[in-house]
Amino acid sequence: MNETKKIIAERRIPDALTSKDGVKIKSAKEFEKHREYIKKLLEEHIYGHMPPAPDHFAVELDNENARFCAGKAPLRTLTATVTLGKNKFTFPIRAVIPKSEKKLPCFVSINFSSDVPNKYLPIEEIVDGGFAVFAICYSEITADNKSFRNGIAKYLSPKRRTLSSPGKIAMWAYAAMRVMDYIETLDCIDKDNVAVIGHSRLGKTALLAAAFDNRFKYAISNDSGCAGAAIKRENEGEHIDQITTRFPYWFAKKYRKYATDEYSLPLDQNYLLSLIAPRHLLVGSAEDDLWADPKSEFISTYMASSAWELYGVPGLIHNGEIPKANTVLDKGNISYHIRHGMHYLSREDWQIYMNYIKRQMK
Ligand code: GTR
Repeated sequence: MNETKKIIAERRIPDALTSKDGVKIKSAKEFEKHREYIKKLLEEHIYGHMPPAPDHFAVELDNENARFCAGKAPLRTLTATVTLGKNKFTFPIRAVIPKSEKKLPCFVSINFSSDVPNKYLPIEEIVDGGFAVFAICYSEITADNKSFRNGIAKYLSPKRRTLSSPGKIAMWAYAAMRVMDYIETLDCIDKDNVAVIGHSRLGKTALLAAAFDNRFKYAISNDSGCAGAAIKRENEGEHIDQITTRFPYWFAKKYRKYATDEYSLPLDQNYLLSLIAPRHLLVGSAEDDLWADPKSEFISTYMASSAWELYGVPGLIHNGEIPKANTVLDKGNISYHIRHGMHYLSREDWQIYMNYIKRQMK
């Protein structure tokens, strides 16, 4: 038995391809139905219910900086308006679209900062790589705190939150999905090559957005850790207890119930990843980011692969060993890499993600 299989057996990680009644899912057709069951589990136990699509959605241009990136890629500041019943909520989108004759692949980038560029968003490199970027800043959607009365939370959360009302991660993911609504209206973008990307808590967000919205062809989770790509059962890093003590409002209230017994949670993070199949999943880890637990991030990509195989495409291509720093496993529809260094979304990570997408487009 290889090292990875041994860990999976020891940690008793549940298989995402097992139905509610304990029957093994054997085909893509069966998995298409099974998806709904996995989504329900994720909503009920971890992230809360994904809010319904808006009744109306519109985007307006506020201003344009034509000199941005030496004039090769104007920066447009836009205001998006989400209408839900009688309520309206607005948030900014910053779009950087390189001048090009061809339709462009793009990133929906979920950011900690409203600045473009920012330390995690090396915009000129991305533009030079041939990509457009649609950036949103998470705190402009709803603040990263326990109040459900600010930003879009005011409309997406009932006054008295129930056990499975959406947490903040679901709301940030919802906004990324709205950006996709906008992208669908743009002729200059190649809609078959849209990636959603985030780092850390926003890596968790990017995974959830892509799991619930298959218009995202690529889901990119950088150092997303607990409640992101990392398997929780016997995780060596952050646990449900720690994350729900510090950040209870990221999740459905129910998630906290598993803090002292992670084994009673009827799923693990490989379930979330499996929903990306048969599209492209890119998971990045950093050697020194033990809080995010690279080993557990790798194991979930390994386990989720079986969903890709149902569609006749390879998930993760690997040799069964736990990868060491400086490894890029990017030959299948799942890409996993681990680089040297700490918790960060670096230019090195971006290059790996961009190269992967460019290869798929050939
Ligand atoms: C940490 C949190 C992690 C990770 C990180 C971040 O404090 O425990 O789960 O999300 O924050 O988002 O920066």
